[in-house]
Amino acid sequence: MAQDSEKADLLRNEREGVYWQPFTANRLLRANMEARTLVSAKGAYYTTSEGNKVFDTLSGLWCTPLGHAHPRIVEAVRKQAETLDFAPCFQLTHPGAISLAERIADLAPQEMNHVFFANSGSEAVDTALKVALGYHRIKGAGNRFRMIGRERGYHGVGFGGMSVGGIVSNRKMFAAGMMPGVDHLRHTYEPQHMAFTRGQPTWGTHRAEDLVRLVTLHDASTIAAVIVEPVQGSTGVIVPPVGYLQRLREICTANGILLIFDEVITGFGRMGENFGAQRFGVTPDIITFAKAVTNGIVPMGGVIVTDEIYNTFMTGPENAIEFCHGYTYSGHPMAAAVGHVVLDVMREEGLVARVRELEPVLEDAIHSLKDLDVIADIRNIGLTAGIDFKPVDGKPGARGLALFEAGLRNGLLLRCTGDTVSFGPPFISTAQELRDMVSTLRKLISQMG
Ligand code: PXG
Ligand code: PLP
Repeated sequence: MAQDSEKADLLRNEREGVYWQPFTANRLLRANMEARTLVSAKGAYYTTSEGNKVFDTLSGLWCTPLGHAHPRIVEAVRKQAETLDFAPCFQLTHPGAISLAERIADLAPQEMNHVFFANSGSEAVDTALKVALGYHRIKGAGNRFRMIGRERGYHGVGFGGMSVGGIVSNRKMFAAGMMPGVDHLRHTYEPQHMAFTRGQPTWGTHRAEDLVRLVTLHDASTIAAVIVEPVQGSTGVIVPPVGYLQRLREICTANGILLIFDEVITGFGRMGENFGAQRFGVTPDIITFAKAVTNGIVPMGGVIVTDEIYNTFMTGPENAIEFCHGYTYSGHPMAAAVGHVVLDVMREEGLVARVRELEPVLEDAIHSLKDLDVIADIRNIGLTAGIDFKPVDGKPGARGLALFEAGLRNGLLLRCTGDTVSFGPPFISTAQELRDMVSTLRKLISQMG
């Protein structure tokens, strides 16, 4: 009976598209519902409604490094729901959020000791931009209102994140809603100088000097913050050139500009360190995080700030709200409980060290595809990699789509955007699973011709 009504719902959706899906070609999806419907997940695998078991090559959407249905997470969710399922965090608090903030601060660079919770990367980014504006205003520099983002950057879909973001397709439809005073650094990706680089490219450090140009153009006294992803994830794993992030840090410091690292993807172990900040040896003023903090099981995001920033806000009358910002679900007890288990499991199972062990395995495996004619570039760092395919003449994106569809029927859930495929496998993957992932991919590419 239940199954009958489920089937009727699916048929209705196929006809009418009642569920309007995010970042999706909805009509194409509705025409391929069976293959594209995920019905269960366990460990590093999903099962589709056609019964295919597929390896989760992007850890969901970069968010489930511990894999699915982890028994300890399942138990933590159940227990928390029984104990304290929701608690307002406006003018009240609860132990789970406090202790999770402390644990996150302990993982972050030394002088970053204060955590503000949100529920997604987009909310984290908008929070970070507001922290930057508020910080300067309290300091008497309210004229510092400009934000500097970067071409090809992805900072979520809020009006702030969209404005500092640099992915054209996410911007053009909403151009009328852009925040004022935003400018962009050039991106650092120039394949003619860096194609098939393993790890960080040596070309491109000088692109950080774009910031000097923007400071000269706008004057430092008008600039609040620079926001960059240490590794650009969404646009296909663009790895920072050696010394590039260091140079951004120097320029920001010299000009009183806050540096925000958007670590929604790079945070919580993906780079083989707690944060990209540590991997690249650069301490920003603000870190945004989301995704892996709860293994994607209950949404959570947030912002980590320095003592200097927090202490600046903690001035004024003691009975006044210092930062008029926050979400109903900030510090949600369910998310906090899951966050604790995730950090427990990461520590006990040594998963960040495991990323360091798996990095060369993924690197060797993925670069072994270099001989394939259809491939234009392969890049990697931490437990991430990106492959660009040469587009089919006149049909950009066709190759990516064909590969995605072939993957679903042949054991791989692939994340294809245009003709780029991104990889961010679960930390619990075995070396063999990573090699198998790449050999399946080789087979699919050869079959595609
Ligand atoms: N900042 C960064 C650096 C991100 O990668 C966001 C902010 C926004 O997070 P939310 O939770 O609001 O989606 C992201 C999200 C992909 C992919 O395929 C990447 C993201 C989301 C979905 C897919 O690379 N990044
Ligand atoms: N819209 C309305 C009408 C609301 O009452 C609220 C919160 O109270 C919001 C939006 C914001 O929701 P959230 O706090 O979940 O971001």
